Amino acid sequence: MPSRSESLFQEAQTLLPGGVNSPVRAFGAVGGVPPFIERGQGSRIYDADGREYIDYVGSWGPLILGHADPRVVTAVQRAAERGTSFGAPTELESRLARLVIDAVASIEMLRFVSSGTEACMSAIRVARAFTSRDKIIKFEGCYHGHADGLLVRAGSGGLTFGVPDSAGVPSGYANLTLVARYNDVESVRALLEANQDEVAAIIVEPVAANMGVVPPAPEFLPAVRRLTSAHGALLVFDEVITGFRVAYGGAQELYGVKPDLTCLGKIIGGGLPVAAYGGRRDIMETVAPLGPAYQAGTLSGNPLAMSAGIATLNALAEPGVYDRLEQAGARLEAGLRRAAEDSEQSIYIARLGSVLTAFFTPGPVTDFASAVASDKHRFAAYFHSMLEQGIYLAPSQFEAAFVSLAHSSEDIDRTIEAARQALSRRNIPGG
Ligand code: KE4
Repeated sequence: MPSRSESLFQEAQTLLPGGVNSPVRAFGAVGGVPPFIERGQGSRIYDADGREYIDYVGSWGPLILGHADPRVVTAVQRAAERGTSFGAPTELESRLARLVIDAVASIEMLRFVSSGTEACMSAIRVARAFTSRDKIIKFEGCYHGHADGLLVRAGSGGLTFGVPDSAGVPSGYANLTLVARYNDVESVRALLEANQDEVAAIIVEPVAANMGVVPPAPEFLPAVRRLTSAHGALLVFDEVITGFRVAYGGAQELYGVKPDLTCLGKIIGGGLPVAAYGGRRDIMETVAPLGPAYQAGTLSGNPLAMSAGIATLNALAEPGVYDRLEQAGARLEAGLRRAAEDSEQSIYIARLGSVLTAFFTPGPVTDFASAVASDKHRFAAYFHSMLEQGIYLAPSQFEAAFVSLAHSSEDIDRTIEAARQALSRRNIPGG
């Protein structure tokens, strides 16, 4: 008798490509049938067959408060009772903009959009308009959404499926995207010098998380900042994951490096579709209707999404929040490390606050090449054992696990016990 998720997956595959609305959800990298989720509450999600999981995907980052947080649910309910969308200015947009601008020092003005892809695509367009230059530099293994010019040697789904580039991206677009190596300053310098006065911007995840978590080497971000300034290129921080995740002011607060533009998403929508790009006022004044760089969106600044974002950021502004996230992340990391050592599995764990990846490789993992050296088969065996034990991880070695404020110490200790089983030689013989 097929499970309910199996039946639902069967039907979905007749309606949606791969049965999903985003490729990584199809479990292509780990095999098996993805559980169809019916509801979430706190650190838990529940599937169509009534199974309960401790969730470390958190909708890929937005749910830092946990599922169905009452502050968010109430805010969205109240907004919905007043109407779901107007396509006209509302005070809510200024309220959320003010919270973001007060939190992120480099942002003087911003524009809300509905996805991280839109935010990064728009930031690149504005950088090109502001500098009147065409080329951009990105890093191998970093993912900035699926806009044509950015889907080049991307991370996340592009990496998970071993399709570093995508079909349908004209070479004319891809040729304007130069690719450097993460944590390799010389590769950046070489590209800038070989393309003098042609590079509009460098876009980077200040903490890479789409090849798994790869923190920046100490000198990396300051050096890229100096190089972009010296070459008249803009520095764009893609903080769609790290924004309000690694610190209230994002990775730029943590590392003390000020970009010219920042892309945000995920957490600022509290689980509803919100993203943003913003930065120096002189640059953002290039954006229509003020300036010549066009960008628009029917549901940009949607009142329900704004309300969810305001409730979320207000909760994150409470004292002690990031200490709690750090303590929870550290507890999980220490437990996984002990479990790996006890089972003599070679695993390299990278963590920053409440976001971490366990790479199935001795490591260290410092860039794309060392990340893809991970053993995907051992990861898949680990993933399925954890899933069977009620622990829901990202279905790819090249993604991150997210701990939320709703994860209790008991949740984390249970996760570590499950990992002890999942990492045992019975489950993963070689390693
Ligand atoms: P969206 O268009 O998916 O909202 O955001 C694109 C994006 C931009 N920048 C960074 C650093 C991102 O991580 C993302 C999206 N992240 C992936 C997971 N690594 C979303 C999950 C998915 O594609 O289903």
